[in-house]
Amino acid sequence: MRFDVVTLFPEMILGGASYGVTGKAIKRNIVGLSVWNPRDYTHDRHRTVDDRPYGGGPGMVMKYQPLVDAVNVAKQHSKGMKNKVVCLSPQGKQITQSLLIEAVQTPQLILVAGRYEGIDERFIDVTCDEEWSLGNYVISGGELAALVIIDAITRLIPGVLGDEDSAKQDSYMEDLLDCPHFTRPEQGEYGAVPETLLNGNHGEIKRWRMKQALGRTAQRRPELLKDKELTAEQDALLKEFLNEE
Ligand code: 4GX
Repeated sequence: MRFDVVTLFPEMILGGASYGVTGKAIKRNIVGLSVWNPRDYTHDRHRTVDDRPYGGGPGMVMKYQPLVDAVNVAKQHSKGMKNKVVCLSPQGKQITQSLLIEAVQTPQLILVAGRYEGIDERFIDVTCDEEWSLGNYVISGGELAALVIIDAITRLIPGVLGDEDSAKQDSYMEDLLDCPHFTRPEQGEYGAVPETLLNGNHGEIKRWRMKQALGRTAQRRPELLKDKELTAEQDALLKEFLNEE
């Protein structure tokens, strides 16, 4: 899979993606990452990428021509792969894990990171296939949203995460909040580690973790349990958890 990001701040994308899981996936050529600066596709002496909004008002709007040219150059580097052009903005569909699981099937994802008040709507209508949002809050540009998406999708590519991390994706824990984690010391001024995690009984540890995941989900994010079918064992563990509170 390859990511192409259209951005006025390409170093922000390359820098942000160069650490940890994404950095390693890029280095191992499991994912490709290229950046395209719309300023490189301007033709005037000031390399103008923005202009004042029709109708007046504060701020500037990104012109569509440099963005269209940058997206087209990104597409030329795809060797005929299927692609999707996604614009990041608060007007978009809110990203979820299931949206990202779908997106990992797209060989080339072209992410358009806007700045200023926004982008000429004709670019979004004509050139973009989808509009995605991180959530209902405003950030200063689409670059951080693009990095979030690149990170979350890269983790889903087979072979990117090690075996320990894949264990997290154990299907029986799906759609639940994570259980608590502990490491050394066993006892200290911050309290003690739950007894169950110390006794080496792996069946009991697995049940304890499931019970914690269910209990925390019920308490903190009850809406996640609304349409989830619990097994008889999960139902019993959740009742146990809630009775102990
Ligand atoms: N999730 N922003 C983009 C400029 C903009 C506005 C409209 C295109 C169309 C955001 C978010 C976000 C602020 C990034 C406005 N570009 N992006 N920017 N929330 O708040 O993705």
